[in-house]
Amino acid sequence: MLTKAQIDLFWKDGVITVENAVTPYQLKCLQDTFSEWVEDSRKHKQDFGEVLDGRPRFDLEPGHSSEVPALRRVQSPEEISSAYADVMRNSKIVDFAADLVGPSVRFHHGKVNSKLPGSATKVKFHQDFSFQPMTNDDMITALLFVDGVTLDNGPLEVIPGSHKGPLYSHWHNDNFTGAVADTIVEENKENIIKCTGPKGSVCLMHASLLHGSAPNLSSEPRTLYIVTYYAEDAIELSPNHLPSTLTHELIRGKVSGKVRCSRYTMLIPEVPKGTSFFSQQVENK
Ligand SMILES: O=C(O)CCC(=O)C(=O)O
Repeated sequence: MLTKAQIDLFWKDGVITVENAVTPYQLKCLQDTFSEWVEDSRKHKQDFGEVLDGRPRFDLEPGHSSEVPALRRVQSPEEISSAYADVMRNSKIVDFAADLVGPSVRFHHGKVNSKLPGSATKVKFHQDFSFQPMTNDDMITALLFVDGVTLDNGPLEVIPGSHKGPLYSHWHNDNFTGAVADTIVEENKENIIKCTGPKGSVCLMHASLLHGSAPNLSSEPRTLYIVTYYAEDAIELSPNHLPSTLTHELIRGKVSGKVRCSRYTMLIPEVPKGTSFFSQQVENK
């Protein structure tokens, strides 16, 4: 369970990192499963597999090859791996999400984001909530460090306090780019902090927090398992950008039969046409 100090810090900054969020056994199962997926990716030249809405499950960075694999994203890993489903349902991460936006929480979506050594994968600054409007914004993105995260292997970069608003436009020149304008990042660059920690740590982030990350410049992989939970009494207001057979599952607590609304205004997002938001961020500059 989180302490009051951790909960207060989360609501002040919009982010906290907590160590030992999964057991050593859970962590090893996640690592082994991901290594198998990387090995499998060596056989492929383009994105492969399929998720609920027909898009590919496995997303390869341009430049991927069998010699230097650059598997950058596995969508909805909980659908195909009992190790990932177990962590999503039965780890301390669920307790933390319940402490922050519960007591009752539902699963929204999950993904693995990877930056393998030699790959150029980077994430432009964005706010997750701008991809997924809900009736209320009690939504947590939990980023579990499957590998240790250092200053050199492309750590998550966040702008503390930015979850309090505004919700910035992710539309530029009539394209949903999945990123905020460069000027927003420039204006806030003095405040950016990098979230590092040993493997097994989890970074708990409010879904409205501005964040991004740079390429991995080290020889060590940087794999994150990212799960989004939301308050049980929120309802989606636009199509899910990563629909899963498990979306809406009640992970903790009970059904209230209520819908709760918070006050905000934002532009309606667009579901990616390509495999994931990586293609939106690259193609729609
Ligand atoms: O992989 C990362 O560094 C950030 C991931 C992220 O922001 C996302 O997938 O929405």
